[in-house]
Amino acid sequence: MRYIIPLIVMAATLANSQITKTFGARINQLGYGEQAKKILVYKATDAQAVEFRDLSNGKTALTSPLSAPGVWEYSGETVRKADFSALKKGLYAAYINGNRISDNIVVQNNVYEDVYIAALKWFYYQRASTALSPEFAGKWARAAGHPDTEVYYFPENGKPAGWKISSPKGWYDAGDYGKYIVNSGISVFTLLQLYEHFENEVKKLSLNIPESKSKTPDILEEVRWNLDWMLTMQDTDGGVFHKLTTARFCGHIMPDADTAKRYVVMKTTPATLDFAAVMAQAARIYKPFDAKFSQQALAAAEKAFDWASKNPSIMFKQPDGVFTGQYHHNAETGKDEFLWAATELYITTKKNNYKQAIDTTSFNTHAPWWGDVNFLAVYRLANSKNGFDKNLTKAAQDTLLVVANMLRDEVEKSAYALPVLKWNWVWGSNSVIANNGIVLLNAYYLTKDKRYLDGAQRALDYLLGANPMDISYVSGYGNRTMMDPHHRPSEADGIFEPVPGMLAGGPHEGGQDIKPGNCETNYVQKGKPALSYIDHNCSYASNEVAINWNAPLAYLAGALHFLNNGVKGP
Ligand code: G3I
Ligand code: 9MR
Repeated sequence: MRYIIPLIVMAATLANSQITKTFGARINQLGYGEQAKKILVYKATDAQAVEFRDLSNGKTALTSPLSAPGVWEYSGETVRKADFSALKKGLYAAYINGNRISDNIVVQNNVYEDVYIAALKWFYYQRASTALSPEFAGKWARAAGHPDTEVYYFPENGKPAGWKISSPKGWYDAGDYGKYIVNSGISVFTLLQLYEHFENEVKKLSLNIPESKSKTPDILEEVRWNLDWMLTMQDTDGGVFHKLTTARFCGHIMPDADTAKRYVVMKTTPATLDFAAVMAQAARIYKPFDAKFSQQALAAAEKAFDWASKNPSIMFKQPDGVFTGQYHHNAETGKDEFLWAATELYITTKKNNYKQAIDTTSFNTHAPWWGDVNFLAVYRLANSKNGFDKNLTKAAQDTLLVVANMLRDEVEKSAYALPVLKWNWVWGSNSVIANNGIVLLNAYYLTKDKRYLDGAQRALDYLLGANPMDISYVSGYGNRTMMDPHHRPSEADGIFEPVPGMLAGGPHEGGQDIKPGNCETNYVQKGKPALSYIDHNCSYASNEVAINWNAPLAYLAGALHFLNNGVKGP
């Protein structure tokens, strides 16, 4: 979205837009399933109860006591909560002493269907090397950008003169037009896991993409767009290039206007292993639809693992002259990537050498993020159906439950009833919270203890409005939504609404984007990470979007949608 728009146009568009008055209560702006835990958070008040009125007849449907006031340390607010889980299908609003305090509250089992589909569909909008036609992209149709048929090596003397590869397709990583293997790894895994966990339902899903008529499920077609690109990133020796980008980030322009030279940069151990893991996963999943691709993916995975075994600690180092994303952090050891890749390869091949490579000393109690994929292996190892030794399965289950219990405790004890830990307030905090929701869902699948499911619900509630900013962080979904993301197409396309279905990175105190000439409004509130957010395209640290943030949103909203509708989890 352009933020400088003639006032008249702006007023006309605003009249049609979704921005509405805020009533104060923090709830999930899309609503709740009938059986779901439903919690309302409101600023401290002397009142003792909240009345829920049925909007079809104006009558009181439920009166719920308010909890004792509590301070949420991450926003500094003193709030009280009311539980309205007892409300069944209908349309309601909350009142205190006769004054309305909430938006409309929808209770209906299908409330997350649209947002989960939109979160998945967004990956289509991120496609590199192709035009988006109005048939599939509506008003966000655009010209093709980045053919990537001629991609060079950086530094240019690092390979024989004239060396280049063709590396088309793939998804743009985020608000920029780079393509990064490390981030593709966890994103692809998460989307494919949604397919694996709810196969019968997800199979039927139509995303309205160019491949929708094929026999392969749409979600697999969309992911294939990125897997095809990833395959081109493997060098002949098996190592995988870390990223494909220009030397510098381009301006706020459309894809076709960014014509600067593109490079692949370095082969690294983490990129190669993340590649191996998702190729091994894909080999299983795509087998019934495309046996040839399945074989190709598995061969690529094995070759990559082999390269990494011979080159176990080549970490990314940004070369002089390159300024795009790094997807590297100083604590990186590569051990978590070995664990994950070996786990996936063992499940696919049942070969002993992979089993032997499973080293659980890298188990830790962090939900997954691009910089630590150990938990992706934990999910696999904790599932007894995957055929690992009993002790190993038990150890993974224990690890899963340690994290799930920490999160559940926060839901049960914190003033906002949210599954959020102190370390979660980082760049991309919303994705950390989404991944926390997925940890809780996995604990629910394992134990069938509904308290974990309730915690996962709270993670989604937070993203869709039950937060101190009183905003839905997902573009296009909610009453007050994120409108001005750091997302080049949304900034440059001249269309008021941003591309729909995108999750903003979210609040934290880092403020890395606040500098002279960029984001000069200091939006960071010291000591209050949950309030340190600005809905402005200047804010790449709090309001960018990214594939590894949308993937857990799609999983979480999708899984809760299916569970609300009575589908049994995995
Ligand atoms: O790991 C440390 C932690 O120990 C410390 O307590 C915490 C305090 O802030 O920082 C943690 O490191 C942060 C790291 O992410 C992990 O959360 C860094 O400060 C933070 O700068 C870093 O942010 C990354 C950002 O790139 C800058 O490198 C984001 O995770 C990552 O999602 C983001 O990715 C970018 C790509 O590079 C380029 N494309 C867009 C994409 C999204 O913004
Ligand atoms: O657009 C870039 C975004 O994808 C990255 O996350 C961010 C941090 O690496 O950088 C953004 O690009 C900015 C660059 O770092 C500094 N000049 C302004 C660029 C766009 O606003």
